[in-house]
Amino acid sequence: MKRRLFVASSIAAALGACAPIGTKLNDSSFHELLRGAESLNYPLIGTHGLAREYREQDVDRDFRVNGLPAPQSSQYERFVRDGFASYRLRVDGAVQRRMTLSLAQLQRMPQTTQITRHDCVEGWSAIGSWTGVRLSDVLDLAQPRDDARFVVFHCMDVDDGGTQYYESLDIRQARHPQTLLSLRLNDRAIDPDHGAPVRLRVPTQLGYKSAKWVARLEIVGSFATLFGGHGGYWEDQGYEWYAGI
Ligand SMILES: Nc1nc2c(c(=O)[nH]1)N[C@H]1C(S)=C(S)[C@@H](COP(=O)(O)O)O[C@H]1N2
Ligand SMILES: [Mo]
Repeated sequence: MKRRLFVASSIAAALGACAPIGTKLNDSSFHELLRGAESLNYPLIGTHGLAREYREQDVDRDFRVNGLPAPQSSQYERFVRDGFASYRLRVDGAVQRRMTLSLAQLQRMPQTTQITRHDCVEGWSAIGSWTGVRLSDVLDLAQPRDDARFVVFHCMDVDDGGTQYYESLDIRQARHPQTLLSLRLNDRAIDPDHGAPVRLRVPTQLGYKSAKWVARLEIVGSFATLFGGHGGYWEDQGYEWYAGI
């Protein structure tokens, strides 16, 4: 399904981050369709195709920084100081094997690189070269149970009101071959501003789905009881959950 984005740039400027997508939210027929699909475990909608991959010379060397500032916590400062040696990615919830993975363990898993375009709803895009671990490989290790339907990404940053950033994907999006837990951007370890040490990269969805500073993957049957109940920080403020491009 191809949709157009209508960006209220004045609201974007006022918020300093992503603006609500006014026109899209008024498209009630689309939302009806999404809701219908939701109850059927999304058999109708899904990014089965691959996002376009670009060439090395297309890469934007100065990849823009956007969204909330890097985590201000003393724990994150410690992570930056020790080169993320004490960082652990927690994987838990509806899985057979809960686990914690160090950055070194993630680096030892098979790595893939993609040169893809990041599209922010504010109306800018940037092409980056991302390297990391396929999320499906991590899911294979954790072995989601039969009741698992979504992966929730808990992030380390909080907004001015103390609300934590988070995102979610259904298992199919999570297992998409281009969905990465990226460790590197443009041939270097991801820097703190772009989400170090682990940043979700979902080139088939809008930019806000690509969660930075991921600390925990929680596998769930439903995200209705988490945070605002809509499956993501921006979704809780009215943005669309699926956000396919
Ligand atoms: N944890 C976290 N992830 C986030 C955000 C954020 O504020 N916090 N902003 C999102 C939005 S709206 C965009 S456009 C991109 C920006 O990523 P960049 O700073 O690498 O360009 O991160 C996304 N992931
Ligand atoms: Mo964004």
